[in-house]
Amino acid sequence: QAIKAATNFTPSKDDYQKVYNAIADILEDNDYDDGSYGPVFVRLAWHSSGTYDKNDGTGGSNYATMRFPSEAQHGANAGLDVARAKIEEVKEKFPWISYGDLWTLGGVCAIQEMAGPKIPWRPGRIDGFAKDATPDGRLPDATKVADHLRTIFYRMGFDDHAIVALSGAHALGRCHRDRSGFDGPWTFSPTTFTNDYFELLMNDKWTWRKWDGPKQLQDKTKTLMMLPSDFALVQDKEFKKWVKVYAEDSNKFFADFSKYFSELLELGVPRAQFVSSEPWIMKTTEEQSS
Ligand code: CCH
Repeated sequence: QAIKAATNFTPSKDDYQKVYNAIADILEDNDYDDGSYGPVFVRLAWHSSGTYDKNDGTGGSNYATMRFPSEAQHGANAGLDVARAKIEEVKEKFPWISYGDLWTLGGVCAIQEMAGPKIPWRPGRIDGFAKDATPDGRLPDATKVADHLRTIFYRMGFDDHAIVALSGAHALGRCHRDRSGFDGPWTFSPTTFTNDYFELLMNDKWTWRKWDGPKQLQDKTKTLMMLPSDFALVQDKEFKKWVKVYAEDSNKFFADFSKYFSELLELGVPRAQFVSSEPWIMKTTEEQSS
């Protein structure tokens, strides 16, 4: 009887709001990084979606293929085991949610709770199989520049405008030597969503750091960093146009990021799988407390 009840359960928007709230509950932790799992949850959502190939429809968040060792072990995914293990605490409370829905909702929750824009999102992803795992090399390589970024993001169906807008997520979090080899945060407030990444790229003086690690740039204070792929956004004329727009207009950045990040999270998910014809706007914890 109990099993029948469990399989007949059709979660409502309220049930997903409960999952959102449970993710929000585990974001903050003073013993982890800058005090929040938010940034690494955003990265998990992005890496589970950014494998999409519009040419054959493979990849994307639908099957949550980073669960399988062949994809989990891709160099770009180093450190995301931490995020997957942490968000598993929520999966245990809501075992009915698919991993693709959980991980993408994790990114949505993190952005919204860290003062970012609302990210339209809807559930419907299903768990796939190891055979659905994507080949290595579909995510961007930080040592490379404009041509490479275009190859990777055009394959997902994005354009130059989207590349720049999505890159603004680097306002959040940091690089870890034991994950990517790079080191340090991009902004002074790595757990608050801002347009600071663009402001710093445009207006700070960036020089190559002299150290024994991979090539990266540093600011005058030697506390902030940029990857070669970040710096490419101000070296390329087309990209730089948008960097300037976002450095000057935070509202425009928030609106465009919301649109493109929402699209990113839906890449490769067949429309018929979505439980609703339009994405939902989930409430922040702050909205629910007032
Ligand atoms: Fe990123 N990113 N990212 N990134 N990223 C890294 C960390 C974060 C690239 C490389 C890196 C996006 C685009 C790119 C986040 C979100 C996004 C790191 C450090 C590298 C390297 C990993 C480590 O050491 O832990 C490259 C190249 C690109 C090219 O476009 C996009 C798009 C998004 C989201 C929309 C976030 C957030 C982090 C911080 C993670 C953390 O653990 O703090």
